[in-house]
Amino acid sequence: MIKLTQGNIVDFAGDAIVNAANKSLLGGGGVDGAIHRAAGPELLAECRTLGGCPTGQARLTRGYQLPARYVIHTVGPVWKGGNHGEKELLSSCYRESLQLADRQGLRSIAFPNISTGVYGFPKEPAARIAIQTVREFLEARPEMEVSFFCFDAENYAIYQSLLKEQPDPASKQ
Ligand code: AR6
Repeated sequence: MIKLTQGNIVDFAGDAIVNAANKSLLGGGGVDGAIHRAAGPELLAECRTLGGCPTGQARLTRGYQLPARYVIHTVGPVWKGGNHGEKELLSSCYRESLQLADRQGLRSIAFPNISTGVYGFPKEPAARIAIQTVREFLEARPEMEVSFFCFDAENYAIYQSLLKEQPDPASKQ
């Protein structure tokens, strides 16, 4: 099941929230900063033990002071015009995060709009990739609940309109 919410992802009280992190996993601005502030310093301490994360992959930590039990840290691509593997890497962030959640037996997971802030990925193509990747994953794992947490009104409006479109089973990108 896919849900759409406008708001701050730190308020999500399910199994896991996904962090749009950078390769160091040592914090930053945007949603990353908000998650570290809300989780408290133990989150950074656990992140220091992980040794970073390559773009397109994901790592798991506990949630500490957050309502969510776990944080899945994924590293989105920096937008460089679209011909540097950005689309595949963004899709990989969603897929790897979902696979990690599934391996841990987590069922409810919330995503921010990865790469669409500081990393500059255009919002509508990013939303299409996110929705398509999640829909493909849910075909095999229909019991999982995936929430898209949109912080800005523009992303929220894009997701609202794209989620009304029926998935096209023939389009696998
Ligand atoms: N809850 C949900 N979404 C949020 C929140 C929040 N509290 N705050 C911002 N957003 P960004 P990126 C949205 O820049 O583009 C960090 O410094 C925001 O509106 O957080 O993947 C990292 O350390 C936007 O739509 O992440 C990296 O260095 C989306 O989150 C770098 O930014 C992503 O914006 C990653 O850049």
